[in-house]
Amino acid sequence: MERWLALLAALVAALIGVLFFWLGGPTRPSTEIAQRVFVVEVRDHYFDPPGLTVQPNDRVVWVLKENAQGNGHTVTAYHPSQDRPLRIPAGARPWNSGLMTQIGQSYSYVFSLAGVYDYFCALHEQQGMVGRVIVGGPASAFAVEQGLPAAAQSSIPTIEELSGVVGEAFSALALLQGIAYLTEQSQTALALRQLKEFQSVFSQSALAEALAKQGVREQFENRLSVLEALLSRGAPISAVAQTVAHAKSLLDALTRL
Ligand SMILES: [Cu+2]
Repeated sequence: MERWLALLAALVAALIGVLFFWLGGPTRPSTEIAQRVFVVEVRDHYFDPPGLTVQPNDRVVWVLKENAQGNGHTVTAYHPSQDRPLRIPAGARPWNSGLMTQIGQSYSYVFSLAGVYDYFCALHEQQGMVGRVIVGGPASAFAVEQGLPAAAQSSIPTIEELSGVVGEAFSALALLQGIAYLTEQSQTALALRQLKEFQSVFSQSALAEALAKQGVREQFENRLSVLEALLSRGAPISAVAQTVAHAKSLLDALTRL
């Protein structure tokens, strides 16, 4: 009898241990907390923004926003495993969302290695539905002659564009979309931190200067402040989304290539 009790006690102890490990799992890594979330909208037939710059460990989420023809879209890395030339860093994990057909459906990828990542929609590559993510600092482009469809090659933002104000505006756009997305996912604290971090670097940025030249810097900063207030008091997603949309529209003049 005592043996059974001892066995039972050991079993319960083991179960509790597993439970603690399991519960402790998701909150564990401190690096994950530093991660920002950028959202690229998947539309008919382009990615918005078509290019952006992030830091290692940042997450990019592609969200399906349009699917008028019903055939869907994919987000697929240029990689030999997809019968395409290698256009992501050697050693980086390739990705393929598979067919996305439901509006609101999303696919996410965490970029860990520095470098240039090009991707395409398997259905509309020929129509130039391609995108580029630069991870880390200055990068060098791929050779132009790599057998991409002409429309695809000409739609990918150049390294120069992404390293300049256009790229900053693209990244800001994706970051703002990320804030709306995080709010939607009830991750308001993360959204707020992402916003504050952006605000702290914005004032010194070339983007701020460019917006000043357009005469909309103050308006843009006001939107960021409103957004901060909304997130701080846990305002509904509709109010957050509206403010994000307004801030995004102020970037329009810079993001039209
Ligand atoms: Cu597509």
